Amino acid sequence: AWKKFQAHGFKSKDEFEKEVVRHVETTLARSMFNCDETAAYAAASLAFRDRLITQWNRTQQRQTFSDTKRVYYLSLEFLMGRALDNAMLNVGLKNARTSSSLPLILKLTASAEGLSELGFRIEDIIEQEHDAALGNGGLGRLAACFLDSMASLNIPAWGYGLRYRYGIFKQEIVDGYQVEVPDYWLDFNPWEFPRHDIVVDIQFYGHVRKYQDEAGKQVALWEGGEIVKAVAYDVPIPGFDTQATNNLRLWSSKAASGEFDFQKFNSGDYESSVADQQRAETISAVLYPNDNLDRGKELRLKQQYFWVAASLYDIVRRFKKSKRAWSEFSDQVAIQLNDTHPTLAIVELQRILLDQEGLEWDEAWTIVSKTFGYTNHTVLPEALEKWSVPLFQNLLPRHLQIIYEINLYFLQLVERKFPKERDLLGRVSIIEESQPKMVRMAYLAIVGSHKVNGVAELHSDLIKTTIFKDFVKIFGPDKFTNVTNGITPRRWLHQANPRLSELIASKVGGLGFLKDLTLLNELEKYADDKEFKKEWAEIKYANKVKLAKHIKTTTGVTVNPSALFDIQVKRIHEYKRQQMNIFGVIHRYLTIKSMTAEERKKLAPRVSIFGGKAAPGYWMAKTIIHLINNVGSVVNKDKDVGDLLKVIFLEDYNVSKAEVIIPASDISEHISTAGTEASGTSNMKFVLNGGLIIGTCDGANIEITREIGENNIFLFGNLAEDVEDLRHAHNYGSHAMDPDLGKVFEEIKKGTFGDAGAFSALVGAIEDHGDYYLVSDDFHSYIQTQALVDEAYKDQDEWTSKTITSVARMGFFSSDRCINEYAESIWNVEPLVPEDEG
Ligand code: 26Y
Repeated sequence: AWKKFQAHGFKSKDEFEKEVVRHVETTLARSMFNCDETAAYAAASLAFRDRLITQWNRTQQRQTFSDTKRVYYLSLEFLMGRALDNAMLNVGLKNARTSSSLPLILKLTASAEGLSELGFRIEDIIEQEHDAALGNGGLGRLAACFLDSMASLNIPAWGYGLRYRYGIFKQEIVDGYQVEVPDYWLDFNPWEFPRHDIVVDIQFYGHVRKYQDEAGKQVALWEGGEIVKAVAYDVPIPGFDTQATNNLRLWSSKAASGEFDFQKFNSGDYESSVADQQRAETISAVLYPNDNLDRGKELRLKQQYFWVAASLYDIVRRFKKSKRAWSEFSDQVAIQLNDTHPTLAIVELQRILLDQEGLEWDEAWTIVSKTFGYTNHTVLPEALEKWSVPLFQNLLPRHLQIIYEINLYFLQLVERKFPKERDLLGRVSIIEESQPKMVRMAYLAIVGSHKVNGVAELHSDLIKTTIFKDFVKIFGPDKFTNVTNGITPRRWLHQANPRLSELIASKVGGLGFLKDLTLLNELEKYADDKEFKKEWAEIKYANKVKLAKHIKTTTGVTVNPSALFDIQVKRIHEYKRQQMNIFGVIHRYLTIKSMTAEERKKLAPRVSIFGGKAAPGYWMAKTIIHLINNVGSVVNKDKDVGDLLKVIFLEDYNVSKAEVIIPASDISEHISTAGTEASGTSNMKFVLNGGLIIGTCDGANIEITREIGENNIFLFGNLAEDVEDLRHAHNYGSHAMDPDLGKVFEEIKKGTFGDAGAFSALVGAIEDHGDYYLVSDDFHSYIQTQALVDEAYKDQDEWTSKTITSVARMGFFSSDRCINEYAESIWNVEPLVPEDEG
């Protein structure tokens, strides 16, 4: 199977080498003599890119000829990370190498030229690549895992997104504070193909003119306003162990009149012609850095419409080439909405069918509502998108009319079904009767889709019983379903942790588990195998040494790789409760300080590692980062504490850093207030890499527990079903602080960790303002459970067995399983297997 698999890659090292040299000498116009690592990266990537595009063309041709249904995954975020390593694995050169430490072929070339000193290590070449960071966090990375799985499963699928000039900002820590630096990543990007011939005109503003045509039919015309051009850039997505290569199409904005408006230019208005151009380019300039927080900015709505309109134009054009009847549209096209961000696609398709294709309302609406599926990723009220009606009216007047009409028919249906329930209409109306009125995007998404899904069991249950309860009553329970998230084992096991992947492969009959992750089951019988456990533990240790080196070079702090590595890396958010973690660290510090030398000897040394970005406008999150860093500077230089405790904040957490951090964890923290984290996906990555987790009964933690067994996870804290009552009690009863947490607060107020005033809002939110995230309620349980972790870690042998058993039981969490569920229960699409691979 691996032979066949390599057929679409490079047949030999020589062939690859030739291509690399050719790119160095011609595309890059350099000589092999001064080929540095940057040039080597560039040339190697270009060589792979050439292969990918050949595969891409074949795949697209095959899909077009076979006329099968395609999936379109609409997401404002694709957090892809690096591409070279992935291309090498999926296109098939990497497996031709016998060992991951083999020097790249380039070294041979170089020595042939008499430069035997110049050698490239594959790891160094890979590290030259800038992450493609077109996303904030979980939702964007999920989209990237889905692309990998859809290609690997031969599902005809395209991703559609925006080609931001600036991805998520780069985070620097200066004096303990987060500083944001722009992420300009497009200087050299070999992985995209500009399609200057695929350009779509996108209209904004203007007005609607209604009139009757000759046949007496009411027609609406959207006129005037301004036009911006959308230019397509294609990123090939190679499948693993298949020749299938799907497409990610990213749109970039450009002024309609080309470089700039020559008329204005010639009439002497140079400045304003340049300003027009810049205004157009602003649309795709920057990714909004908010995660789970809606700010209702006009430019963001512009981004959404720009991307949705370009994508739908493309999808409709492709469908029309097939010459089928409109009634067959949803047999050919499935569109998945990654959260509400692309909800305008529902309105845009209705507009196209109505105003451009001349269909009747009902006929059009039937097609629309059979085409879309909507995935919800949050129950947090502040993350639910709403757009002000006046803003909409100005920017997209025709769309607002259509939304009102959709709402009218919907409310009529509700009224017919529930004639006595007057309150219901106001509750479910797509238009919120506030000042100003608001369009509720989630409601629009539900009304316009045939399926709505949550991303983990608890989350899917919660949306049915809380935020979307009325809609379950109206549409019936079958419209709402669960598809538990997953992760791609190619990147998150094989690439991030090659030694572990190879060890596993040696026991489960090769690398087949990367295609069927349930094969990991076979590992369970090695959970007590002495020899196997030794190798397993050695790999974990080596991964920790690697992270310790990274910590040393980036922070200057020396950490002991034998200590327990306790890691929490994710976006900084009050609901994810990094504040509880750092309060726990302070509690540990105070405990150590009060211990005798004898007592200290029994303690397991710990390194508490944090990482994650705060949204630039989220003060509380920034304060949490500040506190973590200040605690670190006090603890890390306290000689009295030494190795027993170190506190590290890792700067600029991103996908490529995650690939180093995750394999090095002993325990990771997934400690959101129960009911707030829809799923979480890093929890899956950590366990798959042989780490245990401490967590709340929230999101996918619950299903992870079910799979791996409750003896292999450290759960604590209040349950989702009790959260509401607890909050109520805080606000209307007396809210007594947990005594241990009280001591932590005293220490902060004393100024032990710098100016107490800097942290008063953080402490006050818990002490005085209702403790919305239940930090005090869960603190005791958290501290006690951390003590259990300490105890368990002392028995290294048992700990290792637990991690092996857990990995063996993680098969369910592959994004391949997840995509198969979407394909069957939502999209109704079949794989299209390349002929010679059947
Ligand atoms: C409205 C807007 C500015 C906005 C932007 C980004 C709203 C939400 C987001 C991002 C949300 C997000 O990343 N959600 C996460 O999705 C993951 C994948 O399903 C889940 O695992 C995770 O629990 C959830 O927080």
